[in-house]
Amino acid sequence: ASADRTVTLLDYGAGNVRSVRNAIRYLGFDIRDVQKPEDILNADRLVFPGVGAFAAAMEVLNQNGMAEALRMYVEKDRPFLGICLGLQLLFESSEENGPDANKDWVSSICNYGDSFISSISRGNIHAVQFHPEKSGAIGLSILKNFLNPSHSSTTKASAHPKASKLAKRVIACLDVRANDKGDLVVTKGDQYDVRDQTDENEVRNLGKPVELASQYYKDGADEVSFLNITGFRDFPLGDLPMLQVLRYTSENVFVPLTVGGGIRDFTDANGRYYSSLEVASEYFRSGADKVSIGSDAVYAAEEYLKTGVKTGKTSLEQISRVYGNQAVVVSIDPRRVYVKSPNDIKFKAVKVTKPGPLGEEYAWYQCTVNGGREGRPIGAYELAKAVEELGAGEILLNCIDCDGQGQGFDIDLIKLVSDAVTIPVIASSGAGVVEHFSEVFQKTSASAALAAGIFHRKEVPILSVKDHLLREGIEVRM
Ligand code: 1PR
Repeated sequence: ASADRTVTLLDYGAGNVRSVRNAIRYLGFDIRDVQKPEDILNADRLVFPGVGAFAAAMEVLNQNGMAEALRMYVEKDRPFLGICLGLQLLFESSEENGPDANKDWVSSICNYGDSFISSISRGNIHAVQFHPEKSGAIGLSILKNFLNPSHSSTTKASAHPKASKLAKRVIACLDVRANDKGDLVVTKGDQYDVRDQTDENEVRNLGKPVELASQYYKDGADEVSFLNITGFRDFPLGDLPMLQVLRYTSENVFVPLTVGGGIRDFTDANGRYYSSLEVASEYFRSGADKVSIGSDAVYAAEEYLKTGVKTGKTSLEQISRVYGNQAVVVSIDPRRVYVKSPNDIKFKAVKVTKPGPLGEEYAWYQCTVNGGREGRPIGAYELAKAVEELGAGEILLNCIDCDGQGQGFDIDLIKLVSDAVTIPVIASSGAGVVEHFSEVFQKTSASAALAAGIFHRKEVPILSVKDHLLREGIEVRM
């Protein structure tokens, strides 16, 4: 490999840097891994991605002499890009006083409740708090400009750039399972029934997971989710094709990938025990950025509400402790249950926009497990609040009644849940036209909207959803 196309990568082994590697290769560069401190000093350009816990990472770097080499490299103003933890570690290793003392270096700030520094730049030293390798075309161009500085624009960003708001996200969801021939296919149900209403009763096949995911990335999806919908009965790590799907997808999809289905503790046929954390780790290693937990989160929440005790042992708690809350989504599969009065049940009910078949004016939303097959004694409202306390970073809120119907999202449900928690809620199930997306953002505090059927059947392109939202004055990433 010619030196001018080589990127030196400092992977200290504590986090998943598969996506950074994929992005660098995608941009046409070769990677040389740092093996010893001198490799840092000899680098033409150094990328330092950081995932994981700060203190642990710092300890590793100090012990193996990398911290000292990094300090020297940075002091010489050699081309450096730190990502995420790579930004924080930079200050720890090169500047005792941290970023406060160096306002001139700040190249962007972000407001997410609190204001924080999202990137800094001084000479050839750059660091970003966000993940450019997961920020679509804009993220890739940031990375490219660092790798190819001579080709990048030399105009300095304005000192007072126009502030943007936190964009609402549009997510494409792929329900994946093996069909009767054993091929992994993207399927799509009507109210969770994925089989054709014909004599053959086949699993509907709407395409191949890797191909569709790449297509949605090109079409402008802000994130892609895979739900392994038979994961509740099959052991997901037995499902090696799903891991393969993630590996291939992450080679050319540079937005966050979520994978769900079957995340729980499991003992296989040979008596070998796998913790949910092992299952999740395998997904992360294969390219997932977040895992989504369905059934297991319902049991965890039920137990927590019964005892009031956080055991620390549930899949939700274990995975969020190791990988951070942002990496754990809880997927809720509720079904609407109409009642005459909110006093009829012990779960939180709402006055519904459209009364039930017997004129009922209220409904509660019963959580289910095993792909909607079993109703549980807990409502979506109660579940959402409990899982937030247990460490969930986001909620994927489906609705069995609306799934695949194309009649719009269940606004009553989404309002109920998104007002009850502070973590982001992804509205799901029922999108049929672009107006359904603006409706859900105007009437609820959902942070994202997810759809499946309309994208798979090519009825509504992702771009037209975004165009519409923009015209409605809703901030989106274009
Ligand atoms: O319980 O941890 O193994 O997770 C199983 C996961 O699989 C859960 O996230 C659950 O939602 C999902 N799942 C299980 N069975 C089905 C099924 O359809 N038979 N799919 C299923 C859920 C619902 C949505 C869908 C939207 C949008 N799919 O994610 O994509 O409703 O669809 P639309 O836009 O076409 O209306 P565990």
